[in-house]
Amino acid sequence: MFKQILIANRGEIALRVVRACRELGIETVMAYSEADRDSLPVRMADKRICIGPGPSSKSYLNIPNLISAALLTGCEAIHPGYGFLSENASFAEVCRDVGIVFIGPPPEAMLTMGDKVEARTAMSRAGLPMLSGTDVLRTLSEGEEAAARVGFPLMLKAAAGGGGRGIRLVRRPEEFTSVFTTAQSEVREAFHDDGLYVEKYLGHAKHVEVQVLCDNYGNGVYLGERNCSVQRRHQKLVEESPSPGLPDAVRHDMGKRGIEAVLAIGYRGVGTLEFLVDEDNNYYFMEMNTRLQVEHPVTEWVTGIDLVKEQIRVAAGEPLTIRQDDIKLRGHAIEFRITAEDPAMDFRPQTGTIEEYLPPSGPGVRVDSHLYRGYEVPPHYDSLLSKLIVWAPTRDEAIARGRRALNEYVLEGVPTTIPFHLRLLDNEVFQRGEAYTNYLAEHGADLALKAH
Ligand code: MV4
Repeated sequence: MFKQILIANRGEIALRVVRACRELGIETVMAYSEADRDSLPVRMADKRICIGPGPSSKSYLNIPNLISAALLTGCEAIHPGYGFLSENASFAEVCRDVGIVFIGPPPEAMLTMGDKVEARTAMSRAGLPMLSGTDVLRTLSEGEEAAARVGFPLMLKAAAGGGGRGIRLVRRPEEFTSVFTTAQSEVREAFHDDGLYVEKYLGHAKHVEVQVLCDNYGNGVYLGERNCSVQRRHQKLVEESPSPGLPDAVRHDMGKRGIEAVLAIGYRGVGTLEFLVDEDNNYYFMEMNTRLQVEHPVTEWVTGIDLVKEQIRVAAGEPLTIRQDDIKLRGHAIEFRITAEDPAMDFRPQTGTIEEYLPPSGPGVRVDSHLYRGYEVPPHYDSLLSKLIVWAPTRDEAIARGRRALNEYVLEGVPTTIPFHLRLLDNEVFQRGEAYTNYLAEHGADLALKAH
C-alpha cells in the first residue's frame, strides 16, 4: 500500500479522499491553489503544498506544478478526484513516465473513452448495444448527410465530450444548420477539437449508469446502477440507487455485459458506463466516465462498499477481494447536489460568504461538504457546495428522509438549490419514479419558479 499520496483536487472530493486515506493509514499531501489556502481539506490533510493562483489553468490543471509537488513531497501516487485532470490521458502518461501512480485507469483506456466516437466503436465491438449513430463529423455537409441517414429527432454530441458541452437536441431538419454551427463553435472553444457526432434521440428514456471496479489482474465487479435522469443543462441534480422500476434481470444483464466490455479493453480502477434505458427496458450505451464520480456515495450506501478505498487499493496493485455474488443492493439512497446557484434566476452561479452553517444529521443522512461558517465561495470553480445523501429501507422512506434533511439544512449567505430539491420531492412524477430524461426540460420551469 502507498505511504503517502498527493491529492490534486479541491472541495468536497478532496476531503472525501483525505478521509479514505486516513482510514487506510495513508498520509495525504493536499495540492492547493491560493484561493483554497484556508479550506477544510487543506487544513485536514497531513501536509499541504501550494500549486499556483486561483484560476484552475494555473493550479489544478497545471501539470508541471502538480508533478513537481508530488516529487518534492515524496508522494508515490496522485489522486485526481473528478473534473480537472481526472480524465486527462496526458497527465496519466506523465505520471507513469516519472514513476508516480495515477489513481485511475491506464492512459490508453482514458484515450479510448475520451473520444466518444471511438468509445462507441470499442464498446459496440465488445458487445454493448447502442443507438444508431455516426462517425465523427467535421463539416456542415458531413453533418447534413449524417442527419438524413439517422433521421429526426436526433442528438448532436461532441466527440471530445464531457460536461454536457456541445450536446444539442435537433427536432426538425430546418433547425439542423444553425444548431450544428453553434454546437461546433462551442465545442471548438471548450475542447480545441470541433468533432461532432449524431445519435438517434431517445426521448422517453431514463439515464442509468453502471458502476464498475476492476483490479490489475483482469478481475472486475459491477456495483449496481444509479439513475441520473434529473439533469439541467446536462448537469446532474439528483442521483439515486437502485434505479426505480429497473427489473433485476435487466440490472444484472447490464452489469455482466458492462464488466465483460470494460475488461475486454483492459480497463482498471473505478469507472461508470452511461446508458439510456427505454420504456421496455432496452438499454443503449452512451459513454464511459473513467473517473470516480460525484454521485459515488449512493452506490457506497446501497452496496456497503467504500469506492474510494477500493479505488486506492486496486491502484496500489492489490487484487479485488469483493466477489460479484456478495454484492447485494440494500435499501434506497438518493443524492441531492446542493450548488451555489439560484433556481429562481435560471440557476445562475453565485458567490458569497456562508453566514450560517448547520448541516442535517440523524438516521440515514450523510453530508459530503467542505463548507463551514465563514467560508467564502471562490469564483474560480464549479458551484458544488455540498452533497446531501439519504438512505432508507424503501424509496418512499428515502424521499421522506430527504425532505426532512433538506428542511433541516441551514445554509445562509448564498442562494442554493435546496428549494428546488424540496419542490422536486413533492412532485408526483418524481415520486412515482417516472422522471424521464425529457422531464425536467418540460417541467423544470415550474419546479424552479415555485421554489421561493
Ligand atoms: C441522450 C439522450 C437521448 N438520446 N442521447 C445527457 C447527458 C449526456 N451524458 C447524455 N445525455 C442524454 N443523451 C440520446 N441519443 C438524453 C440525454 C439526457 C438528457 C437530455 C435532455 C435533458 C435531460 C437529460 C437527462 C439525462 C440524459
